[in-house]
Amino acid sequence: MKKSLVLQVLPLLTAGLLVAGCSEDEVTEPTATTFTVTVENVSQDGTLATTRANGAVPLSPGAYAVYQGANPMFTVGQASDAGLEAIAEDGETAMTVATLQANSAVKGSGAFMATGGPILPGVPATFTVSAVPGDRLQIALMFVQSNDWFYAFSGEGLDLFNGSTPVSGDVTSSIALYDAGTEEDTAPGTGPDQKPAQDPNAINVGSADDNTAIRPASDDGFSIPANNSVIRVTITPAS
Ligand SMILES: [Ca+2]
Ligand SMILES: [Ca+2]
Ligand SMILES: [Ca+2]
Repeated sequence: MKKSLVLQVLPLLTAGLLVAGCSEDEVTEPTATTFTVTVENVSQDGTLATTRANGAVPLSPGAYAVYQGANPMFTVGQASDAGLEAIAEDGETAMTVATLQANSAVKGSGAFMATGGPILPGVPATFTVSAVPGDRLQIALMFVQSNDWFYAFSGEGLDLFNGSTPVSGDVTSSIALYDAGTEEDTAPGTGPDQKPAQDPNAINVGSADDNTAIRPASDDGFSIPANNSVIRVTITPAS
């Protein structure tokens, strides 16, 4: 009835190896969490006092990045690069996405858009990112009824974890509306140089901004709708 010594010891050895393997993986490589990010346009007819788009605020396709440390897309108080200018003036993401994909400090990046391109009321955009604690998310997309305004997360971007707990739910309160400092402003929905009034194929049209610093969009005599009257961003971690 006695088992051989080998049969008695083998299960213990195997269990020990598995335990050792697991704990080593946990130390060196935290398990990534997949997040689904949903960007919705919640503007309505009459959100702006203009007849263009019936006063709704179309949102352009956007660029996103996952990274640690400083925001890789822009620095408030400094000038925009050409990629951010193209997003803020014309909703064109390709240059920024190429820059992000060449940046070894960026762990994930890409473009997001609704079916058909622009993010319009009732037509959300979704994308997924993979992240570990310490990672941040940044996005940039155009407030289309403007000369050079874009929505992004404020500060250095959105922390995707509180400690080790994935962020979940509506994160719109972390969104800011910025002026890219690349084109002189007219009130939302007015003037000849905003995207809806330009030739659809025209890019980089409009006088240079007097102030070239990226800064919060200013209500310089303008009425600017509250962020949560135009955009809603929701984050859902996979369980
Ligand atoms: Ca401007
Ligand atoms: Ca323009
Ligand atoms: Ca320009």
